[in-house]
Amino acid sequence: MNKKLLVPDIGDFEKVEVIEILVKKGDKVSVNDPVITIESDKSSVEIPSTLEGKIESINVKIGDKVSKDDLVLTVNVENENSDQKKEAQAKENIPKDTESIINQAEKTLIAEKENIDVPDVPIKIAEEKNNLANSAGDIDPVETKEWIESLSSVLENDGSKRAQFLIKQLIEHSYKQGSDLVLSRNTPYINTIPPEKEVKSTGDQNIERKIRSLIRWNAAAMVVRANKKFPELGGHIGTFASAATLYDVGMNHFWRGKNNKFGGDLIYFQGHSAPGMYARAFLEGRLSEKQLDSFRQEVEIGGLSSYPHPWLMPKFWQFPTVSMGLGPMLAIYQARFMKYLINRGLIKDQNRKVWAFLGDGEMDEPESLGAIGLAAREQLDNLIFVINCNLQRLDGPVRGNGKIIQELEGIFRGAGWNVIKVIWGSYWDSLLAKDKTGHLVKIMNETVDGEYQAYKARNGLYVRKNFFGKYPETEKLVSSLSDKDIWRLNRGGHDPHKVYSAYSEAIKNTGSPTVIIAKTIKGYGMGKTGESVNTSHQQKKLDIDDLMYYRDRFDVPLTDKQVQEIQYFRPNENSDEIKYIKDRRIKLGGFIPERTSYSKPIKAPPKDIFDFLKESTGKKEMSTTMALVRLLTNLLRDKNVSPRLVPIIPDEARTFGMEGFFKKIGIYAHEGQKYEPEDAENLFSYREDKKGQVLEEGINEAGSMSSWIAAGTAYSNHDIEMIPIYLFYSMFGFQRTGDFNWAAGDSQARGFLIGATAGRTTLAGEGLQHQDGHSHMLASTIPNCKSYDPTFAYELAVIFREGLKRMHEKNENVFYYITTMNENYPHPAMPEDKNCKEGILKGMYKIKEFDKYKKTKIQLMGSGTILREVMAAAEILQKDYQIDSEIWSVTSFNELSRDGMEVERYNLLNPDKPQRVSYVEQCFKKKEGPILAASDYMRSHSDQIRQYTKKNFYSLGTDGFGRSDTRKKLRKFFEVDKEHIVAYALSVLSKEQLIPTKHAKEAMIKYKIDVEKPFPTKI
Ligand SMILES: Cc1ncc(C[n+]2csc(CCOP(=O)(O)OP(=O)(O)O)c2C)c(N)n1
Ligand SMILES: [Mg+2]
Repeated sequence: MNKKLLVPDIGDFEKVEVIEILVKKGDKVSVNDPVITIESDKSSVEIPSTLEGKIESINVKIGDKVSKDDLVLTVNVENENSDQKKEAQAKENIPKDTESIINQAEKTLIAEKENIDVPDVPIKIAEEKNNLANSAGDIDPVETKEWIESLSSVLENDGSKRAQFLIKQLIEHSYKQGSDLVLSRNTPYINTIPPEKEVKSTGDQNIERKIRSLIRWNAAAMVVRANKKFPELGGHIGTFASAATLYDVGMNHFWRGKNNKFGGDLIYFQGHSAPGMYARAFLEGRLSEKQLDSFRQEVEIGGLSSYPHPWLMPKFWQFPTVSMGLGPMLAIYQARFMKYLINRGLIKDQNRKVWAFLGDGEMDEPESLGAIGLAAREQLDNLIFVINCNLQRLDGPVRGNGKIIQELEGIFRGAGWNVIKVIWGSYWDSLLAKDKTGHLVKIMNETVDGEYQAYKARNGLYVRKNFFGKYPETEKLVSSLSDKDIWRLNRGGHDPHKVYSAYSEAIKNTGSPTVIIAKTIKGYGMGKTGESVNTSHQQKKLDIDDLMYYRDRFDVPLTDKQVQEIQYFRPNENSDEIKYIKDRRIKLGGFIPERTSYSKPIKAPPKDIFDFLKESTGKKEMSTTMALVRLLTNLLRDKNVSPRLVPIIPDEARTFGMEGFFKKIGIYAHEGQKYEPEDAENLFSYREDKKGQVLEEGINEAGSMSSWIAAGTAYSNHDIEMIPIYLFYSMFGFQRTGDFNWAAGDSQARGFLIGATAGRTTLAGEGLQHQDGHSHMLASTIPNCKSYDPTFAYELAVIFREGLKRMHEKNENVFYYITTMNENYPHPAMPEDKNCKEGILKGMYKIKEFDKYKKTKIQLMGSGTILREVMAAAEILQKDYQIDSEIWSVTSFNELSRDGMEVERYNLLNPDKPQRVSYVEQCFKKKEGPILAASDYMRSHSDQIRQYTKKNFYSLGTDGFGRSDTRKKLRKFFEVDKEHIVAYALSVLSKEQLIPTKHAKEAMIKYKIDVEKPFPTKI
């Protein structure tokens, strides 16, 4: 039986043009196969079949305009029954699901009602009786005791869940009765895991302590030796000294390396603790003494980079972290992307984890906390943050007057994280057990970080007096301890047992991310000059006394003479320590950190895949953004490339005409779609899916960049080549996320960044904070970023194809920034000239020549949308002024400039050899006339190539703040419209004494150019 396929609901669009017919009469189609593509003035979208069978007739042709319910084709449905069933099922399913959700919700409500039968009789709350309070703030200790005993009995008889339930009920009841909500964000200032619940380490504590001491020593020695040789090198000892145990426990017991069976855990190391990682690698036999001696001396091959930089140590470091705040966000999105790959079936779920080590000072960066909500929402139980709370940053305490651990606990708990506080070491356990009156915990709660820091900068006696001495109860508690014993009371982050226990709890947690907040001492073990003092951070030298102290403190087996010579220490290969450290890593699958890639290149799509963009669009107008969307739609039809594409959008899909992607490939949502979208019937429906491909990041450019980096480095972190394509308002790109873009370069990320709605005058109405006239300049600062500003669809196609080839077929570590615009205009066919493609990629090619009068000539360069103004100006110059011109389409001033620089450098270094000619110079070598360049970017953008042209060069650009208006008016304001280009061209020619000045003057009058108008940067 024949059935009709009609144009579905396409939202507000009507009479939309058919631009492709993807099937023919007689073809078999299945449900969801695209059959035609339609295109409005803003976007193109494929119409999928809703029928299965043989196509009987096609009722539309290219160029037809269609609206909702128009007939597209007829299909002979072979098995109508099953087809009908499928359709019916599909229809039935949704309401059923919705219904069951409602049912569930109702049931819960009823259940809750039944359970909570709290008498809500209003009561009058008594006056506060603070005057009766004892030193612990308790006005009735007997009553308090009764309540605590009741709760203890519940805990004993019914367990902790019941106890929590009761407490929750009490809090709610008290709130309803008018008492303030009990602030429950924080737990007391003690460890989250009580001693009786701790998991004991299976490791040999004795050997592990020895190993840790050697790592500590060698890390410090490396910094001190480097600075002894070259004091300017710098380095840090205090950070790693505070974090050594946190790393060691992970390395010995938890972090699984990458090998041919397992993808490996991913660890973001705190940048300033890099010396510790090198020192461990030295013991593991991965780095030599010579290499340690080249710490921070990276110019010679083999030097060790100051911080984790994959670009400089591509086989070692995986994640650049030292620009504080990037690590936390990158780690969150890394964990999210791992889940994305798993949910899309692209990698196996091996229960891998992402660990991020962060400083407590670093948590002040807005980025550090900026994405923690997402981590909880996405239930990233593959993510573990470890915040090293040594209470200090660079200048001094992080929260001298408060408590950073409590503050962070509140924030993370509030966001829905599993929080594990590791505050006190094992020596405190018995004291806390004996603290029957609660005074010890009270002091712990009351003491501020400034005091905690000072205690560790002083001595045991000071702690006895100033900490325990606050209450008689606590003074008594430590009366049998010596000052030395008191001094030995350790902090949680330095206690391997506590750390082990926290880590084992963290890896077991499901359904939420975990943060371990560990209290440590900055400069631990560095003695009076470096431990817990405000100057700890920058300590890079240790004098002989300090070194001796350090050796003794950690029992490093070195003689005084060896200490004086600051020798490294590595026990021999057969020693227990070396055997142990290596054995641990073998058991855990391999070394960490280590950067490798076994990803296979993506099979190239057919050569002609973008050829449709190389044809003229005739009179039909479109924007380069639309051309890009069509290009992507085509790529999605390629079975090899399609699954690897990762479109990333910060809430702008509709702006860029990409809403068709929602339904077609789905929006990634780890929980699928729990609701029926309002626009379910629409072709652009907002479809969320666990297997969804689009990363819809919301208004979150930093998060989008983090996703892009995770996807762009999947070739190394997951051994799978992915093609991230992040589309954003070009103004909110490099300017907004510059540091992430730089980190992308460092990470050797591969992929496309698309600065859409680009151009200071092209994005008309949006005004000052939207109109971008400099993103290309920012892009040019990143060495492995290739940037292009194409005008026509074929240029875009050539650049994109080359990007795919270089990055994803040949695995080159570069990335592409391409600007696309939202101005609609016709696109010509790609010129036949065989040099055109090469020119597009190198940065310029001749697109047109006016050569009628053979008297006066000018070379005109234009890029992006302004090339069209240049082309229009050239026509006027020819028609009205008999001036010939050659027009150059400049796809990349940045690439031209890089080539020019390189050639100039070579020539200067090799004055005795045949001199090379830059590509720009080659283009202009035999050309007549001066050059006038115009773009939608600041003049300095095109000025970059001035000296390489070897000609008189003038530039027009959009310097100044943007403002909202029409394109025409903006281009007039910034003086890059065709009229200004004509007038300026005449002026340039008169200055070059090629034509009389009067022509220029007349043109200014003719085009009503106000020569007194201030320079746009001043308006
Ligand atoms: C974005 C950024 N700003 C500033 C710095 C300079 N800086 C390096 S470490 C540091 C202090 C770090 O303190 P914290 O995060 O507490 O780490 P700790 O060394 O105490 O473990 C500062 C200000 C930086 N690396 N990155
Ligand atoms: Mg700190």
